Amino acid sequence: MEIEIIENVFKYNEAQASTNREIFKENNIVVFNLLSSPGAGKTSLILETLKRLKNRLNIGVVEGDISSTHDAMKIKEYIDEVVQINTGGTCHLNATMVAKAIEKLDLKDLDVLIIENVGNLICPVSFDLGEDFKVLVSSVSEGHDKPVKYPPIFVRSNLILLNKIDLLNGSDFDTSLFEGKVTELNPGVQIIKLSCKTGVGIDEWIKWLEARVSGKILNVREFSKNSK
Ligand SMILES: Nc1nc2c(ncn2[C@@H]2O[C@H](COP(=O)(O)OP(=O)(O)OP(=O)(O)O)[C@@H](O)[C@H]2O)c(=O)[nH]1
Ligand SMILES: [Mg+2]
Ligand SMILES: [Zn+2]
Repeated sequence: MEIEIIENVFKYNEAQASTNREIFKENNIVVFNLLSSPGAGKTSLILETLKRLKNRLNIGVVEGDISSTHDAMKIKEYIDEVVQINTGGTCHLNATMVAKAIEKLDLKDLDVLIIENVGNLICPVSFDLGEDFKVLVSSVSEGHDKPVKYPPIFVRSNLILLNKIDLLNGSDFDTSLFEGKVTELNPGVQIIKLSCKTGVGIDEWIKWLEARVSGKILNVREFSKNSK
């Protein structure tokens, strides 16, 4: 009985995620779902991204938290198109929450949507939101054993960022153990080491993001050209 209920929850979510995906496609928006444990640096990364890209791309942000508008207020200093979702205690975002949030955004004007998921390394990865890419932010202060202890999120992310590398000095974080395990779980996945504090590695992340954006928008353009 319990298994049946859980299966229904996932089926319902999949259906809503497909609808979200259609909406994003119609509006030509590339969507990134940012995942991490609490405090790994998702909001800091969004702020660094906005500083560099807000004049080149139209970016919207959906902020997911169990409560507060703390993170959304920081984002608002850079862009208007930001919506806060308060999950009321739920430890992940689901596709229905995102569907409601994007009703408040002017989608036709956006190129990119960044969704900051609830800080949690476990269930957010099981809920498709209709995104194009899942980006995992891991950080030095969490320790190098996170891929060993929480494998599914490392397996299913399209990019792994290792944030807070400014803290490597004097820490026992073993970068090669971390990278080795990530590569074993998700062969070929790119790992970018960066610091939102010093700015090291941020340009590489921006390059990765921009390549995904032009890749999708070009594909959509090619698609509509061929279908005429
Ligand atoms: N030393 C260091 N601190 C960082 C770095 N990036 C973020 N921080 C700090 O880490 C703390 C948490 O960063 P946030 O960006 O709020 O993390 P988050 O993932 O959005 O956190 P939640 O939304 O609570 O899940 C803040 O005090 C940041 O200033 C970094 O590269 N180096
Ligand atoms: Mg945050
Ligand atoms: Zn959850």
